Amino acid sequence: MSAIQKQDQKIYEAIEREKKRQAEGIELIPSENYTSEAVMEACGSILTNKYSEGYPGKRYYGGQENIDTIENLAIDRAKQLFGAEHVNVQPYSGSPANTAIYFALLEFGDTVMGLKLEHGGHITHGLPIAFSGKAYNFVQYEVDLETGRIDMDKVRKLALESKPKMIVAGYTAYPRDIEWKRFKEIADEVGAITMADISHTAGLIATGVLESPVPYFDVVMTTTHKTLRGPRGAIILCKEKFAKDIDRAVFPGLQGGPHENAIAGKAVAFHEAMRPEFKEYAEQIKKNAHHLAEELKKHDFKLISDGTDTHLMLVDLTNKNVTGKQAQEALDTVGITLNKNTIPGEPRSPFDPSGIRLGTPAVTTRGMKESEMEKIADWINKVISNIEDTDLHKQIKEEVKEMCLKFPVPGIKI
Ligand code: DSN
Repeated sequence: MSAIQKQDQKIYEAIEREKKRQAEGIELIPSENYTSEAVMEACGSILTNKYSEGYPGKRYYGGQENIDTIENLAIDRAKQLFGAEHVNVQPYSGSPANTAIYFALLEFGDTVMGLKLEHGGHITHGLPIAFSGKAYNFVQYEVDLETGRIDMDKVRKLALESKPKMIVAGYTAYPRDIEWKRFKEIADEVGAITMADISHTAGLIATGVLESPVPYFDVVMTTTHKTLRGPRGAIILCKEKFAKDIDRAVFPGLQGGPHENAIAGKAVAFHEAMRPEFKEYAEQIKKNAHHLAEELKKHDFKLISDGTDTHLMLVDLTNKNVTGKQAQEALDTVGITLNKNTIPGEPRSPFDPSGIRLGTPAVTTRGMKESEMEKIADWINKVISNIEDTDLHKQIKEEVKEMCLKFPVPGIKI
C-alpha cells in the first residue's frame, strides 16, 4: 500500500480503517468472504491494464498471448471443478451474468418462473421494478409460509398453468437444499429451459457438500466471491448446445472488455477450490451454520424453515420486538455485521423488514469453529435482547474484538 499512501492519503486511510473493521469484527453477511492473498495479488496485478474483447484465440486487440493463457486456465479449471461442458468466465458479476443468460436464451416478453424476492429470490429473478421483471414476463413462485420451504407440487402446478420458457432455481436467502432433479423433471414436462443461480452455494456444490445442478440443468451461473471465495465476478456454465448463444450474449451482447485481472483471480480461486483443504473448509461452513442455527434457537430465535442445510440462515425477529434494521444497526456497533432481510410474507418495508440474514463462510475462513459459533449466538442474543443498552454494547464490542484478533484475516496484518 506504500504507493497509495504516498499519493492518495484519503483513500489510503479509508482502506486502513476498513482493514481494521474487517480484522476486529465478525463478518456474518452470507454473501461475503475473505479471499486469499493470491487471489488479491491477481486482482491487483498489471492485468488491469489490458483490453481483450473477444475470446481466447479470437480477440479484437493485439498482445493477447498471456491473457489467452490466463483465460483458458480459468475456463479449464472451472470446467473441472464443476464438471461443466462449457464455461464463460467473463461476466463482471452475478446480475450481468443472469441478464446475459436471459438475453441469450429468451425473447423479450417470454414467460419465466423465478422465486419472489421476499421469499429468497434475487432482484434478477423477476423483481417487477428490475430489468428482469420489466423485460420478461416473470411468474413468481413462493415458499410455503408454514414450512418456509419450496413446495415442489405448487411449483409444478404453476409451471403447468404458466408454461414458462425458462425456470430459474437457486436463491439468495433460502436456507434449504434445492431439489434440482425435481425442477428438471417439471421443466421437461412443460418444455422449459432450466437455469440455476448457485451464487450463494457454489463453494459447497463444487466440493460435493451440497448436490450440484450441473448434471441436470441447461445453464448454471455463479458469482465467484461468496462460498467459492474468489474475486468479485461471475461465471456461466452450460451444456455445449447453448455455448455459442451464451458466449455471444456476454460479448458482444452485453459486455465489452472482460476484466482479465478478475479472471486471473477466478483462475487462482478455482485452483484453490480443487484442493482437499477447500473441501474441509466447505464442510466446516455447513457445520458452523448448523451449530449457529441450533444455538440461536436455544435463545428462542425463530428461524425460517426452522434451521439450515446450507451456509445461511434467515431469522424472523417478530417475537423479539426488534426490527431487522434495529438489529443490524445495534450489531454493527459491536462489530457483528449481518444484513436486515425480508422474510416470506413480509408485513413490513424492505428498508426496515422483520428479519436478519446471516451465514458462516467468512468466519469459517478465519478458522472459527463450533465453540466460536456459541459465543457469536450469545452476543447476538445479548445485543438484540438489550437493544438500547449501549454500555453492554461497548463491553461486547471489546469481547468481539478480543476473539477476532485470535483469527487472522488473509492479507491483513494488524
Ligand atoms: N447481494 C447478494 C447477496 O447478498 O446475496 C446477492 O446479489
